Amino acid sequence: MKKLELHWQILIGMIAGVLFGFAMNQLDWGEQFVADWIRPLGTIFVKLLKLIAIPLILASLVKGVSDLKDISKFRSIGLRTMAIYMGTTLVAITIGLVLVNVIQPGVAIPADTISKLVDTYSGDSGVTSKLAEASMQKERGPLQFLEEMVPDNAVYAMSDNSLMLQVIFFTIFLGISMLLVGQKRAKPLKKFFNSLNDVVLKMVDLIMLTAPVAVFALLASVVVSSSDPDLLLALLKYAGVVLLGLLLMVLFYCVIISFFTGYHPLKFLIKISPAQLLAFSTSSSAATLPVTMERVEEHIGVDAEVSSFVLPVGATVNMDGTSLYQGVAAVFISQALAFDLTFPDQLTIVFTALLASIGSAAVPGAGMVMLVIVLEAIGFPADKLAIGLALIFAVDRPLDMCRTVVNVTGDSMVAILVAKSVGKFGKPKIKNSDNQL
Ligand code: DAS
Repeated sequence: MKKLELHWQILIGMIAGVLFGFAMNQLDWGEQFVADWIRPLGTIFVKLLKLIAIPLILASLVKGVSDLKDISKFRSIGLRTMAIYMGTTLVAITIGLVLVNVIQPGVAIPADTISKLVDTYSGDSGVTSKLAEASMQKERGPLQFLEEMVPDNAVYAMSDNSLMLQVIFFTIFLGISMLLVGQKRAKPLKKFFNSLNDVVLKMVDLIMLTAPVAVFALLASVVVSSSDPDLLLALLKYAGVVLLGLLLMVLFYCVIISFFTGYHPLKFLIKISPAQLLAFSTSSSAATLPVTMERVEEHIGVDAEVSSFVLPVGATVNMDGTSLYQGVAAVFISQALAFDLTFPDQLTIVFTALLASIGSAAVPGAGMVMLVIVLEAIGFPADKLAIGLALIFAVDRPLDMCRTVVNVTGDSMVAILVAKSVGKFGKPKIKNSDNQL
């Protein structure tokens, strides 16, 4: 029997995981069973992907930069990439704000529902920890992110996935220096990184063989719970607005891909679907990055010179799904807690959601932490912040899964766009959409 293509295997694993998770929910011992025997399988898979993320960025980015014929090519790729990233993020936030102001999911939530929420929110640890993380972000000065981007110890930076931007800074610096010393003197190093790149991509293939079982475990352990019917209705409307916005973003990507590169949008979505399904299952662009790179390079045909820069940078600074969500959530919370927003407030949301999505780490739940920055920027009452977060906390994980899919899709789309524009878009090494050993 012909082996099922990878994305179908992953999809089956996801559906089985959701069904199994709901079934376990009906049993007293179900949740503990999932926590003890199923969740570790998913955790191990995500750890394996994170394990190779840094070596892959190191190898592919050094290879990518040092393969360039000259610095001007690097500058051209870098400038195009950042310009398109900013553009797609602004489109995402605008779509989110238009939808949430038109549909108004937060208006007319009964006052007693909100007061019940105030009662139930008794310093819920999840919300408190998000607020604590956000307050640390708040201390940042305007150039803090630049200062934090420069590592003082490259080995230490490679030891912590949350320092991905520092690894990117170091590898770009190394690649440019290799370019400047000349091909002959840099040759041994280039050969090493080229070989490391091939080996790490093979490791991605091997890890992906376990993906169907892993996503089963990941989704079986994602359990959604909510109580109050009025609150549930409002949350469903809010989630619907976010999901509608995310869907419009995917359509937007398809139009851009088709119009500017002539690449068939459906083919694009199918080729990157294993990465999208992993983004959905892991809620982490960083964990998904090795697979995103492998799909874009080997299955779509984007040259490593482009994908090795565009995708690692995109995983950390380009989060269209997150920025759209932050725009919607900020207005939804304001509506629900009767905090009137002026038009300048909405413009402030556009600007701060752009910065907040750049500052959001590529890990689960990061978007919600930075949402506090957006709310504070519009002067949202500090004493209501925790209630606002508690309001959306119950559905944040499923929405995080969906917005991470859009983050990864947007990065892949930009990689194709930039590759096409600099003539670095060729034939894929792997024709069919399955993984090859
Ligand atoms: N989970 C984040 C990511 O990895 C996005 C978010 O938290 O909004 O892209």
